[in-house]
Amino acid sequence: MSAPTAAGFSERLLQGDRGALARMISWAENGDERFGPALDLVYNRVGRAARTGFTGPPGAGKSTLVNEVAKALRQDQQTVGILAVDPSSPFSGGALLGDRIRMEDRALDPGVFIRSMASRESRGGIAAATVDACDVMDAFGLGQILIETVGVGQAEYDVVSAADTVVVVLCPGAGDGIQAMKAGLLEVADILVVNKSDLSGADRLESDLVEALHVRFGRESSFPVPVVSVSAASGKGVSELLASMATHKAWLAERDLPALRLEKRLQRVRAALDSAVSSALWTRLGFGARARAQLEQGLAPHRIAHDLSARALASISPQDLRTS
Ligand SMILES: Nc1nc2c(ncn2[C@@H]2O[C@H](COP(=O)(O)OP(=O)(O)OP(=O)(O)O)[C@@H](O)[C@H]2O)c(=O)[nH]1
Ligand SMILES: [Mg+2]
Repeated sequence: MSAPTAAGFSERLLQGDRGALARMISWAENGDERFGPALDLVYNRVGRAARTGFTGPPGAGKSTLVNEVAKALRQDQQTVGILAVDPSSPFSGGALLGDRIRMEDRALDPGVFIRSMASRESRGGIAAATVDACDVMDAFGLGQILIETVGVGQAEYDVVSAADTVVVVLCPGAGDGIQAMKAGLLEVADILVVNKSDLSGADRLESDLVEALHVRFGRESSFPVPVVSVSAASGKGVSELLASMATHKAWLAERDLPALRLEKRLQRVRAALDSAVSSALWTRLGFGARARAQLEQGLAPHRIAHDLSARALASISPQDLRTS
């Protein structure tokens, strides 16, 4: 049997073939060279889905909440794609397996597609692979895309930046408000969720967050970030969260969603360019080997990087680049 082609898979994707959807996401994840051409063929179908990122400390209840949100969206006849991203883990570890089990009641529903991603090895990093996977789900025709990632570091922020709306999920105890502020989670939030509202300390966390938001975000131009109290385990407050998600979406639509998305796409081009240029220099042009030799001679890393980049740039003629 011949190897599956980009065109064949794009065609199947547009026909609603879930196998093709899964395969194209794997291509994105593994940096397969067929991914780019396959996405090109369906890219005019990208841009219709609403993308919502869920982030927050480990164990805050993100998966439970995403499952409840997906359930509510399904009741509203919307189709849902779920991406559980774990950038910190090189393999699909126990947590993701747990996610799959927790999300199991959604997994049998044909209106839901669930996928976990854990590879760090993808071209351009996990954030680029996540956006690519969202694009594939979008082209496939899923109306709502929910992305879950643990909010602990830069890679995770990059992942949530794939979304139009970012929901930060906190809970009383381990992931309290102060820690969230330290981790910079409030800055990325369009919506704050206090999950586990059934536990003591939830009211306090909620009022702390309202106060913190008031202090930090006095600007009139920014979205008034709501604090939504939820108990994902029982589904309480989920409809309020959906209403806030819809409000944020409407707010974006009133602003300039295409311009915001363009800005994000521009960043993707830049990230892809960074990665393509640096890997070409590193391997094809031998900069990696040269850097190794210079390190062995005792030169400092920043000095080597500075010299090598100066050398690479000196060899480029601006005239050549400016011609269209
Ligand atoms: N009491 C209570 N427990 C909850 C609630 N929501 C989730 N949990 C519990 O919190 C634990 C963690 O839930 P998960 O949904 O796995 O949390 P997570 O944020 O996805 O965790 P990681 O993906 O591992 O970071 C589980 O034992 C859930 O049953 C809630 O509303 N109330
Ligand atoms: Mg989870």
